[in-house]
Amino acid sequence: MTNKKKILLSGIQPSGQLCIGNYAGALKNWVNLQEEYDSIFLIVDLHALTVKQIPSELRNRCLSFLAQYIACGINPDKNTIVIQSHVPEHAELAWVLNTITSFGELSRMTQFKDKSKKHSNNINVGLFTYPVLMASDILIYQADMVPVGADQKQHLELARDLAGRFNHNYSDTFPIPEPFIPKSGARIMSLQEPEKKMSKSDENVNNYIALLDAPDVIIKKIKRAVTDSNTDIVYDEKRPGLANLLTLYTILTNTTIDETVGHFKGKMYSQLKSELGEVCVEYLKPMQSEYNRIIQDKVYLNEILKVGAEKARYKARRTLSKVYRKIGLVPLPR
Ligand code: ATP
Ligand code: LTN
Repeated sequence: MTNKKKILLSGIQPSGQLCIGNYAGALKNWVNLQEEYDSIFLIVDLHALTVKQIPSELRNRCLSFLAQYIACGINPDKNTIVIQSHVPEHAELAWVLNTITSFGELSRMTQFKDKSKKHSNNINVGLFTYPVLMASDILIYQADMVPVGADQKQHLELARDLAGRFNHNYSDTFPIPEPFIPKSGARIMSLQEPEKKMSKSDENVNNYIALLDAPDVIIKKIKRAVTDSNTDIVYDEKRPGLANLLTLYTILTNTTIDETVGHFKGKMYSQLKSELGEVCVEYLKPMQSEYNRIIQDKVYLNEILKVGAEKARYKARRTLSKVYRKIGLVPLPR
């Protein structure tokens, strides 16, 4: 009997600086789930092009993100790590999926609306069709499971709808992918504006803690985090700044909200901030030193990219050929 593992896929855009939000919502869960699944982790550079990038920075960031994935605990020997543009099949399948996606369903995407507001001078068509490329990333590898933060739920719904629609129009081709959204940490909030989510390309660096921030920077950012004018420490969603700091503390200490609230009962906000700062610095320290070691070794990193692209292309090509055949494209005569 074959005991084939299910397929897990996820990705992060190489924009800005990987932050503790990306870690809590995505990376941490990738690390925890990697053994159980046949996993593919993407650096989605084509997605990052939907907002303006500086070419040399984008290039360096892809390698830096790769090293950070590994430093966080992704095992490159057991999983596939790949840069999206190294597998042209993603863009090819996205084209086919574009033809079964309606203008209306993309218009409803909240990320498109948010990013259009934020980048009102660059509302490009790529930003609009972004969720179709994401669906392609998932479906091209026949993924069963997709660990993401809460902000990606709507995009995942689209991927599920498109898989179902294609299967219905032609015949069974894609599994319907399941989202994995963690119970705690699915939506880490901005430190200065806790009513919006933490984002790694926020123009205000005080809004996020980068995984590679120096200890004094981490401590300072947490100290300055916006809370409220109350004094008691309780978990209340209506006090988003405080709730966010408590959530971060539970994630970094691997405890529950109740335990964290119990621990800080009767203490002051300043105490919470200083303990959280220390905990965060200690948590990130081993990852940072691992990163500093790996990033030096370009030969090692390039080898991972070569192997990753080869494994991924093989799988992607198989799906794409099947899709092309089903929709009636003529295979190149041999
Ligand atoms: P950008 O600011 O560059 O648009 P981002 O920080 O929103 O980026 P993405 O590359 O869009 O990050 O997302 C990578 C992963 O991190 C996704 O799974 C996403 O859901 C998750 N994620 C992003 N922000 C948060 C957050 N604040 N809390 C939890 N998870 C998050
Ligand atoms: N849209 C995602 C990044 C992303 C992704 C994916 C996540 C692109 N392709 C495939 C999971 C699976 C975001 O976080 N903005």
